[in-house]
Amino acid sequence: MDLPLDALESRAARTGLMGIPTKVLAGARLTTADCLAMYHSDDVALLGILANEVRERLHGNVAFYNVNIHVNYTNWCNQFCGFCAFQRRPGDDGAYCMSPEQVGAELSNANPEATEVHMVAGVWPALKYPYFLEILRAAKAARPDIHVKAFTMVEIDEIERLANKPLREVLDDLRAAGLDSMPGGGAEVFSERVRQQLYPKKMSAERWLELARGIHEYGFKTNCTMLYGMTETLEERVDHLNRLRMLQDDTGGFQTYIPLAFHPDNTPALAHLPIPSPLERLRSIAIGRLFLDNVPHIKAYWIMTGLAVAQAALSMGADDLDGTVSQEKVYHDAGASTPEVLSRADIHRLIRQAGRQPVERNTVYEIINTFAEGDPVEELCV
Ligand code: V47
Repeated sequence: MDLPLDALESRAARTGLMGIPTKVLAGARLTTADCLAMYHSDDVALLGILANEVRERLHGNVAFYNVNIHVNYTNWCNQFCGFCAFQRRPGDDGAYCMSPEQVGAELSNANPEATEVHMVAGVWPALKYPYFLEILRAAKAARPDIHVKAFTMVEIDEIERLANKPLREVLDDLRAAGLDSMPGGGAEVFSERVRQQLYPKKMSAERWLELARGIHEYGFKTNCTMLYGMTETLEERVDHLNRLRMLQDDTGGFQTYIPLAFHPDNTPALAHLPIPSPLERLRSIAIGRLFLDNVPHIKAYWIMTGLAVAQAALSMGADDLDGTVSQEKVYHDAGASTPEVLSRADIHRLIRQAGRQPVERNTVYEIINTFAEGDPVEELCV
């Protein structure tokens, strides 16, 4: 669709977004000042229109999803982050750590159509280096064809420490044991001020970025995230996105950006905070699409956005809904009221109602199935 630039710019002039429509329609890069203006503006609808333009330029009418499962292999954690409701110490109520056999069994019993397992957890030093190789081997033994997307930078940092050898050798071992790619978690927000307040034991922003760089240079794809809605300022959000964009300029290793809205329930330090509003969740998706011009995909992770926001996000910058998921624990422990699993039919319905075409992808965005309207496969899927 040809958007009327004059009308967009005169609206932008009234809502603090002057010059941004011109840059977006010309495919020019937005500055950090533009990004801050987008966070300050009340005109989320205009951000959505512009983000949709970029999203359709890149991906047309397609909305991606995959069929995946989650395995949170342990909730033991020694990081004690103030925002996390998932963490436990061994012996606490609800604390658990899965053996490699249990990880294998979880995969054997999981949806046979799943093409990806998303495997992340807390970190606890009693878990020695071989454990991490064994859970990867167990996953692959149970499901040889499944793509194993596992370990945030926080876990990789711990695994490297336990292995006590250079990152490249650790990555060699993990790859040989079955690791295929890595998710985007653990970055939280790259502000030293917020880190000191809420997650002082967790690695610094510099370390997260250094590890992501090394992992991309080694050849693994990863995703990237920002956890927002805690105590960070808007300037700190802009700085976070800018650091991701700079790294991506160098490595090209991020596949998708996932803004993660903070869920406060049961968290040690922030249970009093409100969940970011639906409008803020849509703003975060739109800004991600507009500012991260070098990241191919923007994911509306329905578990955390909620289903209605995920649907709307497909017309405000997002091109991906993540997957069918099952057994998600990190957000549900923090009060997420979304279902723990969606069927393929549920996802197709969400996408169709949003006026988009469902396309099943694998983890690295190769197309597995394209569904035409009324396709018998679609009618049959449950
Ligand atoms: O690292 C933890 C965040 C992340 C809370 O790469 C919280 O495809 C909100 O990274 N409220 C884990 N957020 C989830 C994650 C992820 C999810 C889906 C897909 C992908 C991907 C990655 O969740 C953590 C942390 O940043 N988190 N607690 C909370 N209370």
